Amino acid sequence: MKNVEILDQRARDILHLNDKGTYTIPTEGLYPYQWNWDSAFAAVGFAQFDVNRAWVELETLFSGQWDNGMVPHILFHRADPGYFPGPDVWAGTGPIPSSGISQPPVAATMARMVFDCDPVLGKQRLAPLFDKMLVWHRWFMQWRLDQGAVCISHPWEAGRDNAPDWDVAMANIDPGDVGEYTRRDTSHVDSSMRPKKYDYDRYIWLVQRGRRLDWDEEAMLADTPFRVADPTMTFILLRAQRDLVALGKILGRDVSEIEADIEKLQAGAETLWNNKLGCYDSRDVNSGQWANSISNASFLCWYAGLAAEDMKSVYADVMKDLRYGVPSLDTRHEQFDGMRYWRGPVWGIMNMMIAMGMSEMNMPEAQALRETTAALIAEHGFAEYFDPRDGSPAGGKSFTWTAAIWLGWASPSARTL
Ligand code: 9WN
Repeated sequence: MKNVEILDQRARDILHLNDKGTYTIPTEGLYPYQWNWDSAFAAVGFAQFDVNRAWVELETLFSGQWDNGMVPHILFHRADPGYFPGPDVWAGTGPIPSSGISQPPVAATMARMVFDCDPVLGKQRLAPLFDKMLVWHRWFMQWRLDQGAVCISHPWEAGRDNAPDWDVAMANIDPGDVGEYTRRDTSHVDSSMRPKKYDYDRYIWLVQRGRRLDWDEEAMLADTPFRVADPTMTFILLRAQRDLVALGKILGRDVSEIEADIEKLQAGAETLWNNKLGCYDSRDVNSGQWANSISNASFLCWYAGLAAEDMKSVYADVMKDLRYGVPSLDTRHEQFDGMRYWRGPVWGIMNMMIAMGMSEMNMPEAQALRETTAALIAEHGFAEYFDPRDGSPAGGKSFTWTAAIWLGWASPSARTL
């Protein structure tokens, strides 16, 4: 591996490059705003050398929280014509111009990791954030649950935009009246690495629907064509609730409500078990159909605190001939596409969360995943995502979350999780 110090410095430089003072953008050009889960990972990266800046990142994210508790997936602090759909298209109703949907709630888990870097400072900064995280998690429990599993209302909400998990629900949408629009993403990145027009028409159609309903959750839920119960959201919220309990106890709070929610989510997680596939899978709520997809989100079961013994052999099968971490879609799946976003590529953040779970379950695979992710980044750079077959870098470059997980986890110099 190249000199670790040089790579550590490069990762810190990337965080500085994308740092807008109180928040961090994922990468210049392609994503010029603050994204929800990207920011939480960025905080863990900053915490390795500037814990105060890590807390600022999370505080800025929660300054965009809506009255109903939702924390938006994008905060448009400063308008930028380089991204579509921007603030005018979304017309979010919160205190800061924003999108109208959320993203996987990794913040409590990442806040706990930041806290552990400096518990004295952490105790000062945690209390107001704890209350905001509690209300956000409550919003998921109120508006996103189906039989205890957490659903998404838009593919962008899961953060796995074009995963095959949503294909059934997406086919239900007729975007005939979506109108003309100009994509910006394909002017920054080759279109072979991005979702197709078929997907984008439906993404924008769903945004138009939410906006028309003034982002009122009750109205949006009625006759929704898109509601998918998904392992990303379910496992990540389950994990986040456990971390929120730990943080609440540090603050001396009553955590009984969160503990009751954990029970519900644990039961909900089991409704994502696709018996025929022998794997955790996404379930289309409207039709009851399975996605039949073994994705990197399926392997967040251990991160969620589930023993998930049956998933160990599924993991071994998926990883059999791969050297660079967990593909977003099983390479044997007919829809597998090694460079197209969430239909094949490896994502560093997912590798980190999967490895955190495996490590907590005392699975030796955790260390191997850490080492292969480190090798991937050392050999191919701090890209947004990578081809699982040969590690080719893809999407945006100088990417915040890849730098952050390098510093917080993958680098041989990182404190082990
Ligand atoms: C839409 C910023 C975000 C990530 C998502 C990733 C991608 C956006 C896009 O980029 O989504 O939210 O325009 O493609 O899929 O996980 O948070 O890095």
